[in-house]
Order: sequence, then C-alpha cells, then structure tokens
Amino acid sequence: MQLTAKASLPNALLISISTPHFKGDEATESLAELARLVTTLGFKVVGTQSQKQSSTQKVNVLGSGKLAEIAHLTGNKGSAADEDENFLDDDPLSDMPSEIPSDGLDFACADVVVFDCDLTPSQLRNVENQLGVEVFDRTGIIIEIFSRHARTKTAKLQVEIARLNYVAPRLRETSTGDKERQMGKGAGETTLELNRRKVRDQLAELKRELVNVQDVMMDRREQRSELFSVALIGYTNAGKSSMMRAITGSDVEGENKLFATLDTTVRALYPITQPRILISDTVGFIKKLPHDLVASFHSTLAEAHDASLLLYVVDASDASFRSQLDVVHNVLAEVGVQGSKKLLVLNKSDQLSDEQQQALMAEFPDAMMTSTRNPADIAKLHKYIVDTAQSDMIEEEVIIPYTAKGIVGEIRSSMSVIKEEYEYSHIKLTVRSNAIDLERLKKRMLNL
Ligand SMILES: Nc1nc2c(ncn2[C@@H]2O[C@H](COP(=O)(O)OP(=O)(O)OP(=O)(O)O)[C@@H](O)[C@H]2O)c(=O)[nH]1
Ligand SMILES: [Mg+2]
Repeated sequence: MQLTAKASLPNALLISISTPHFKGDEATESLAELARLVTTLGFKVVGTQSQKQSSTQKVNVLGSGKLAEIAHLTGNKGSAADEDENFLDDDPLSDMPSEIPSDGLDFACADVVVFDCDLTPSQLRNVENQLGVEVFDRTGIIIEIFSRHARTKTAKLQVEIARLNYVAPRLRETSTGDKERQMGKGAGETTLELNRRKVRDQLAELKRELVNVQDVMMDRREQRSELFSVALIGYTNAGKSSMMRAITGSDVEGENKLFATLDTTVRALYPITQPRILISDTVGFIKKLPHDLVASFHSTLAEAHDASLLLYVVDASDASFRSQLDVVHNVLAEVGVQGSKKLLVLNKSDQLSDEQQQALMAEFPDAMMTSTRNPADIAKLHKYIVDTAQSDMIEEEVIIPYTAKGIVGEIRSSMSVIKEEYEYSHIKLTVRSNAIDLERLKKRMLNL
C-alpha cells in the first residue's frame, strides 16, 4: 500500500462499526484515536460516521442505508450508487442509530474512507467497489505510519515484513494493474501470481536480513549486559522520548505524532554515574496493534526484556490512560517482557490540576508524578533511578598495591568509589558496583 500523492491533504471520512462487544466509550475513544492516527498520516478528517452491526465479520461491513449515505458523502463514485435494490442487508442492528453521533461533512467530499476496525481483504474489496474511493482499515493506517517513521535498518526491515504480510492477501488482479501499484507494487507487474510470488520471495529475503541484523544487536546487548539498565515503555505519545531526552541530556526528539519512535535508542543517564546507567527509549503501543507488528517488534523490545528497571510512562492527562496501560501490560506479556523492578510514571502532570494529581496519587500510591517540562521532576526521577541502581550493588573493600596503582583509574571510571585510604604499602578503596564486576576485579587482584 502506498498512498497516492496529492497536492492537498486527502479528506478522510472515519467510520466506526459498533458491535455488542465494541461500543460506548470504548468505541468513541478508539474513533478519536483513529482521528489522531489519520492526522499523523497527513489526512484531514472531514467527518465521522458510525454504524451498528451485530459483528464486523459480515461480507458487507455497512448496511444498505449507511452505505447509501456514505456513497453520497464520497461523491457516488462506486457501484453503491446503482445497486441499492440488490443489496442484501439482513442485520436488524444496522437500521438502528449508533450511540456514537455521526458528524457530517460541512463543506468537503471525502476522498478516503477509514474504518476503525480491521477488514478482511474481501470486505475491503467490496466496500471499495461500492464506494469507488480508497478505503483503509485501522491496521492499514498503523502500518503506513510505521513505514513512514522507521529510521534504522532493523525498524525498516521489521515494518516492511509486517507491511508485506498485510499487503499479500490484499493483492488482486485488475486489468490496469492500478491497484497493485497502489498497494506498493511496481509498474509492469500485472499478474496476481507473479506479484504474490514476488512478495513471498521478498519476505523470505527480508527475514534473512533481519536475522543477521538481530545477531549484531544481540552481541551489542550482551556487551552491555552487566550495566544497570532502564527501559522507558508505554503507550504512543505518553512522553517517553521527551523523558529520555530530559534524563540523558540527549537529542532524542519527542514529537506530537503517534509512533514518533520506532527504534530503540540507548543512552547513558546524565549526569553520568559510575558505573554508567543505561536508558533505552522504545516503540510506543496502541490499542488493536496488528499481530504482525507485535511479532516484528520482539527484537526492538529486547532492550526492555533485559532491563533491570522498567519505567511505565503514561500520559496521565489522557482520560483513557488506564486502558492504555492495560494494552502496554498485555503486549509486554505477549512478547514475554517481565522486568524485575517497575515504576509507574504518571507523566504530563502540568496538564492536571492539584486535585486531579492528588486523586491520582491516592489511586496509584507507588507511582511517581512527573512532567518532562519540570526540571525538579527530572531530578527526582534521576535520583530514583540512581538509588534503585545502587540498591542492586554491593559494597566491597579492595586492596591495591602501589605497584598496580594504574588499576585505580580503571576502577574510578567503572565503579562508584566511596572511600580511598592511602596506607604504607597499598591503597584501600571502598567501592560499590555490581556483583559480576566486583568478582572480576577480585580475581584480577589475586593474579597480580
Ligand atoms: N504537557 C506536556 N506535554 C508533554 C510532556 N512530555 C511530553 N509531552 C509532549 O507529548 C508529545 C509526545 O511526546 P513524545 O516524547 O514524542 O512521546 P513518546 O511516548 O515518545 O511517543 P511515541 O514515540 O509515539 O511512542 C510531544 O508533543 C511532547 O512535547 C509533559 O510532561 N507535559
Ligand atoms: Mg517516542
């Protein structure tokens, strides 16, 4: 899928299908989130429509009345304009108004229709034929955003694999080949078999490349594995990258876009500690995250997998942050991330009144309230991280003969030196560090 380039922003009409299992606030919040996803992609949301159905599995995802209404809003370009009488719509719910109010178009005709659910390839084909405009489902939109935001080799490979898996069953034969081109295939590829085979070959090649890249990442992680590490995890737009930037003094960009970060970045906590503490920023989550994408982010989330401390960052000013936190827990459980120590970080506190902050602290007594814009909060989080790392360390005395005093410099740069005593024949250092490094140092001293 490649979006057709257009001089002006495409006008998007969003459609929510509410079912007995997906309705009310949940459906309303999800539709608002879809609007942000679609805006992130550069579309202009010109209206929303909702339809009650008994399920989203029906061949025709819209009832006949709603289809006619939407065909009208999209300029009557498809077969729906003349197929009304033949349309079989036996779902009694589709005649009933949905609780989500529809928001009509004021001025513009929609050129793209986006469903807030997943559509099967045949549902997508049907509704596209009926409307005669481009139709997307939620997964299609998320994959497109991921494709645009991937920066590193690993992220690009992971996203491309997910995209091809999504596109493959949606490829179809057309006389002009237009659709294949829109779905990401090159000009001149006209037969369905050829396209499908090419996608399969491409997928196999990408998976091979990914394995190689992942091996390199694994080696790097192993080299760092003795250091105390902290992973920032959470829903998209919670403020992870902004937090990363604040506590590492780095230039990792925080952006008011969904899925601004797709790559795991690792930096040292700043001001620097001895030994260093590593902070990693990770990909954000979202409701109904496509399964392929979850699977493809296993390796990106491997940083979180090995982290000594997990910081669950939430946008506490977002009314739906509790359900967003559930999504984070579920996805992490799915990819097997547990983490020994955890802290819930209620971020964007600057957007909350004092009363709201107090109520949240009463609800989550173990959490830390922060705003990435408040230096005092950043200092508080820095201290919490350092204290937690320290509590993981052991204190030891090491005797270093003056003949080996070169080692003192090495110790200072990798361990926290609490006390230095200069005796007649040696230096006595009291140091704090992790058990592995201390063991290694003691062995080295024995061999001097
Ligand atoms: N008001 C307020 N805005 C914040 C705060 N922290 C971050 N933001 C804003 O929230 C938006 C998202 O921030 P990011 O740091 O990109 O969020 P993220 O969690 O990294 O998002 P993804 O990379 O999409 O997963 C940006 O516009 C930030 O400026 C905060 O404490 N208060
Ligand atoms: Mg980010």
